[in-house]
Amino acid sequence: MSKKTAIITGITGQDGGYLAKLLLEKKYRVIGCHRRGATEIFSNLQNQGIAEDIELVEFDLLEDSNIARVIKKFRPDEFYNLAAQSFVGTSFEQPLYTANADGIGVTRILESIREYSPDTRFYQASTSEMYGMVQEIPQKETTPFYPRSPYAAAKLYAHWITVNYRESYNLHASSGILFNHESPFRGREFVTRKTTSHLARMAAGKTEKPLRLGNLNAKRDWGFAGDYVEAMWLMLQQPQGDTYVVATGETRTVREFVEHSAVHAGYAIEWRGKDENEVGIDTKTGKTIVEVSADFYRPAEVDLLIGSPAKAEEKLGWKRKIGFSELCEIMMKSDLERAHNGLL
Ligand code: G4F
Repeated sequence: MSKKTAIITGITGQDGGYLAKLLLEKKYRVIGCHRRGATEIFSNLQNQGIAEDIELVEFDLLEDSNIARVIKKFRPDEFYNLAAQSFVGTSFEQPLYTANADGIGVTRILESIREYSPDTRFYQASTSEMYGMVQEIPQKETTPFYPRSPYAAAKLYAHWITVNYRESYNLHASSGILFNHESPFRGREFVTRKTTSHLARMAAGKTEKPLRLGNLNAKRDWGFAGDYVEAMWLMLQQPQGDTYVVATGETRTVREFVEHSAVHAGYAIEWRGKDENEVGIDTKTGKTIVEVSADFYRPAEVDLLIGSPAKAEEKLGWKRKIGFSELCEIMMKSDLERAHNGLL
């Protein structure tokens, strides 16, 4: 049997690296799409040891003809759309760009698939942010959406256009509603990696400054990215496209993430004060480790996310392997090693 070809957009991101690794292990030909920038950042692929095994092509979600050419050229068996302006905070500052890339960009891809490669199986990276002000606990595939950011609104459009192309043109198009998923390759703008990278720098004596965070009480359902890419692949192996929630079924506060990670850097945190005046003190040294700053509050917040992975477990046979405590430990230890080796 000839090798399957998969296109992955967003190849330089956390999920792009994990998914590419999984597909290469399964003997796929992997085409990695990236957006050209002044500096090329392929460090995730290099760190995963797969940079040489991926064919890289330039790709932009805003360019119709570029997308069409890529799809016409490769006519892939599978297309995973992981590219996006993926930081919720930025979407409040760049709502139009976010809508264009994360929303309309998906229609551009689907149009090209419909026109030039209708047998391609399509995966859309949808998000638990679409639940926003949650209407049901836990959130599942049938839970109504209530987006709370330009990012979530754009992703909601992308989700529905994926469903619409599945139903209208009979495309094998799946939407994976993934809850937060993290790893040592997560970008440092997200709260988990921001926390572990900063605490590691502190523990290694590289900074004296406290970690400045926003809302410590927001609750997220955090899983491990390496587990979640497996679910993406499984969706495209089903007889038909569908929508699936991928989550752990467990919710934790930002505060808990900080506490659990800090332990592995040798800190024991005690919280003092309230709201913007709250600080986290290391009980061993009395040093202020964490400070709350309104700079990191969002105009509208998603207070609680907790997903039900029941459908993914039953229909895809998917099961997460790594839980919350282990995730904190893996991320903290990886950043401590980087900090001690001068890589942070
Ligand atoms: O880590 P976050 O920035 O992730 P967020 O906003 O939940 O979005 C991530 O997960 C989504 C899946 O649900 C993806 F769709 C999305 O692309 C992205 O991957 O923030 C998590 C929580 C928020 O409630 C935020 O307000 O942490 C809170 N937080 C508190 N202090 C902070 C900070 N977030 C960041 N980034 N930085 C802070 O200092």
